[in-house]
Amino acid sequence: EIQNQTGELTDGFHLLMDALEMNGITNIYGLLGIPVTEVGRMWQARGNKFYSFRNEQNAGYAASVAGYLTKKPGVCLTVSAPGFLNGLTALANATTNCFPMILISGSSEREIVDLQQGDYEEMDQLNMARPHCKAAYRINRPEDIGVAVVRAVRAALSGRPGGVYLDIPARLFSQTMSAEEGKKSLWVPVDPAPAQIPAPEAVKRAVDLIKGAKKPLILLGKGAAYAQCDDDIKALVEETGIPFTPMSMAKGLVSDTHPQCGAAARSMVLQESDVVILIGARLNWLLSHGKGKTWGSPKQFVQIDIKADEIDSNVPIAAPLVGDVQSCVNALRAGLKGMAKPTEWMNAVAERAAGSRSKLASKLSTPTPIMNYHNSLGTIRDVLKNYPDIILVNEGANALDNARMVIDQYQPRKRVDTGTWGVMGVGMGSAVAAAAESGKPVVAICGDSAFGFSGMEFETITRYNLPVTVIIMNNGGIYRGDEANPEHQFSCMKFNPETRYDMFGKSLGGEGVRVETPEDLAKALEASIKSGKPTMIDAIIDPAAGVESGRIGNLNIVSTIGKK
Ligand code: OXT
Ligand code: ADP
Ligand code: MG
Repeated sequence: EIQNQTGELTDGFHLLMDALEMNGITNIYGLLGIPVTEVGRMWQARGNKFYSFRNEQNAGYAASVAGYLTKKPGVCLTVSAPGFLNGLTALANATTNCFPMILISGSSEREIVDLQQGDYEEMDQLNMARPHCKAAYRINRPEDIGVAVVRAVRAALSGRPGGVYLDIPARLFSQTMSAEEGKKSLWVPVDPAPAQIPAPEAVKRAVDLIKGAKKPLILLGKGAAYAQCDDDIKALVEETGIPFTPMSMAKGLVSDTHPQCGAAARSMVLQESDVVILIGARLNWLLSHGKGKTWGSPKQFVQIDIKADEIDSNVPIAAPLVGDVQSCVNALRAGLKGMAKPTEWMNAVAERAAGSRSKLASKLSTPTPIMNYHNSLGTIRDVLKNYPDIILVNEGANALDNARMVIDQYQPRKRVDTGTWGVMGVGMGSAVAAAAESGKPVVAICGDSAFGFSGMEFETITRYNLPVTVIIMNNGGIYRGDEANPEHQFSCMKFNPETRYDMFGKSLGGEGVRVETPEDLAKALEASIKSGKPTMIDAIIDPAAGVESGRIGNLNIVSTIGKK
């Protein structure tokens, strides 16, 4: 075709952008350089948004969170080898979390890479990416850009969502073809995330099991939040009268303050329930693999998941419901119509939850000489109560676990955290995407260690003037800041106590406030939300307040023969 080109021409740059735009992509998160620089410039010139980051990993986390929040693939653009590898961490994390994302990286010339002749940033990126995502494709000809983008969108969104890699050798960007032919080579996939209806026998099996239960429980995961069928899920909860408990990112899918919310009776409902209905939640480490003392009495599980081989991953599943959350939930609702509500069990759960909530309330309002996690987060909770549509980003160990416990969520998809891997460093990327995609204020609560992984992106936040408040839970270290120094060294678990996150925030063009009391923290947070200005709040937390590994200390390995 190249020889027969007549009339108006297009090239790889234009076709890639045309294809992305046609597929509804308006924001790209990335970091520019050889060979993708022009993509950024041209994307902006077309009136789209390019969020330009300081490290690709954070751009990648942003893209994955955009995917989670919008149910459209988030797009991250990087340069070759090292830029690609930085982005790959986020692509792997997206795949692990079942978030739809497309990582697009420029790459070096095939003939040199394949003979290992030492090209600029040489790396066989396609093969590196493959094990870390759902699909990986290379585009070799401009006329294939359209089909590649469609395949990437479909792979990212269909079935269990996840990450897709698109490899674009540098030369392709400037390759030309006829504009008319180019236009014809692009399309939008019909129904890229098709509904998957559960089989009637499977529905009947689940319905019978639930109807026979004395102490049923609904367990909501982030797959249920992702599915965006919030009203159907709420209706299932209310029509059946079954208590529910959310995994962290499913908090708010049905409000934490709903009378059927069993979050504050978590250990009780996991132990005492007899039939557990998992909706978009895997029985992985976060749920103790469905066994052990967390689960107490014998259970029977109903599991709703779109991925058939997720069923029986850890323990026998009595009633698998393979399909999309919305179709499965509505099939259950139809089958359970008129079901007798488990009122006695629900009342017992509500009573335990009310007891835990009031016990916690007194801890939250107890003043201490230096702020601790409870009284600082209690104050944050009180402020955020008035802004139910703010997206909360949360990372750290104690900063994560306590915030998850203390801060109620009222609306779906308003909490983004460290997810399935418990990964630190998602904070600033998530905050950028949350603000960019929602157009609403964002509050990020970060441990001081967690923040350090992506801290420089606060400059990205100020540069785009995003309404983001970052609260650093500054206890001076990983888990704690009071560990004794070994001889001639600074403890490996602590940070420089002179660190001023407020001044760091100011130096990057934002507001910066240091607070040492819950009252000042509340004032600073309220002012920041009202002003909409990027703000860094350095909240001084008692270095002795945290516990090693937070709530997952049981996973921490220690020497049985003592320290030497
Ligand atoms: O029912 P019981 O009695 O059991 O009580 C439960 C609820 O009923 C109750 N509850 C309530 N009570 C009253 N009122 C209300 N409203 C209420 N709601 C709940 O509270 C308890 C607890 O409830 P919860 O939280 O729901 O349940 P539980 O039992 O905790 O749930 C279990 C889990 C496993 C589902 C849950 O704990 C969970 O989701 N955990 C996630 C944990 C996680 O992912 N942690 C992050 C990783 S830790 C570690 O790896 C860190 N690193 C290493 C590292 C990482 N991660 N990544 C990378 C790239 N490199 C290195 C590092 C470096 S953390 C870390 C930094 C840490 O330092 P920071 O400075 O950042 O942070 P600080 O610790 O603050 O210093
Ligand atoms: P959590 O960490 O909140 O427990 P997980 O990430 O472990 O949640 O589980 C999410 C599950 O939801 C995954 O197994 C995924 O296959 C599933 N899932 C994602 N989207 C859908 C959907 N639309 N319909 C059905 N299942 C889905
Ligand atoms: Mg800390």
